Amino acid sequence: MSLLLTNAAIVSMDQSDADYEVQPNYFIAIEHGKITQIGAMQDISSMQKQSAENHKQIIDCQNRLITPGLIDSHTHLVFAGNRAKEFEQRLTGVPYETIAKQGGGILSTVNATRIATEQQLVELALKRLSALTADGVTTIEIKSGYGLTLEDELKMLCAAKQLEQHANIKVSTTLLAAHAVPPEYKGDADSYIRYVCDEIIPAAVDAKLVDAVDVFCEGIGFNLAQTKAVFEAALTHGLNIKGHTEQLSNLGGSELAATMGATSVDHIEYLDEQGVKALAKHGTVATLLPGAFYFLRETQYPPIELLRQYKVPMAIATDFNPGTSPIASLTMMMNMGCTLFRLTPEEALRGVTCNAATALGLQDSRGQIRVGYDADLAIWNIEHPSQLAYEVGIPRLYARIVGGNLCKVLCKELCKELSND
Ligand code: DI6
Ligand code: FE
Repeated sequence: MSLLLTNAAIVSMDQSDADYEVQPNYFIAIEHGKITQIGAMQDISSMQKQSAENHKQIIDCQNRLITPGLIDSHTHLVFAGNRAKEFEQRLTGVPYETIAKQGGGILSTVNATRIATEQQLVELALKRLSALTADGVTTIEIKSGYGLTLEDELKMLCAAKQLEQHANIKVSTTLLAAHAVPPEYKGDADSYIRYVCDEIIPAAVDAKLVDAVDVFCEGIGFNLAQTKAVFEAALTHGLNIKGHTEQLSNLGGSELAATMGATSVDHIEYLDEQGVKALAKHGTVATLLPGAFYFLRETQYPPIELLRQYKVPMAIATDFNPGTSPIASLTMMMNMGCTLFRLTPEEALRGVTCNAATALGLQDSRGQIRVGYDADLAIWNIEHPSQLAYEVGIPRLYARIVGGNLCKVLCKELCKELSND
């Protein structure tokens, strides 16, 4: 399996502070799902001619922009039901936390998800996924957290993994059994946490269904001691850890997570300077979720200036979920990151490529266009990368490449070109 992209305008994104650059007239050679060579077109004859003839598929990109495939590093894509009624209730002034305390919110999605079959969950998730892939996403993180029993959490993770067989996408799975206290454990969160640590985490590991473990560390979620216990159990099993922290209040969950080696802490509207320093010290990514900020009409802004000052890498994700962010567009999140949080379009692009990869512990293989990295790319019908954050709702994707496979070609022109090959 080999592929050669010619006349590519590469948007180079790396971890350095340098501005993004567009390098026109490049080629990218791909073999066995990896990028094997990148060079200027003028050198293609000497460097590549022989192998160019051997490439099974050649795509002339006609100097379209190529970015790393986008990475949505925080989603709750797998669930059943919807929360439109709750949305209406919130619009009349009932707060999200009040709805949760009354047994609605997350627990209403838990009820719907428990009665759904794995196959139904896959079908529901595929619809949502098609919107994300049309937006250039090639890797998605998907959390459990609406099952809250061993069987239902594993059912959600299995459904998430299955998506890889039905769509051209790479899935990273996160166990979020510590999302809410289920009705069976009402008033006894500590016992539920023991169940999560002693039974659910080991079972998910045995079934090879999980890459990371997450906790909702919050007044309406779990306290610091409970969060720590879950992280310790995850680390014992060699899993990455990450946190829903400082979303509605400041409990110090981000600092705890960073100190324990978390790859990311997410939401962080209420993060303070001490927390930011901890992220910087431990190399933890700050994941911004502007969709939830917008949908909850939050007024507390994440500490963007402090994150910049301490050089904490920032990721942006959809947080796609039925309660606080039912919005399936990662480029819309880039736009919101810029308009709501005042990120630059370049920061927004890093947030859905290299920094998103780091948030998932995948910084050595994804999120950049580099030799040796996975051949996960997005080819765009745009003139400048800032357009990804600027425009909303306009189809701009020309094609995606996932693991070296050309897929989801949206543009008729390209179909024609390929069928002539
Ligand atoms: N914070 C969120 O924004 C999602 N989970 C969480 O801990 C919301 C989940 C939901 O309301 O269903
Ligand atoms: Fe979330």
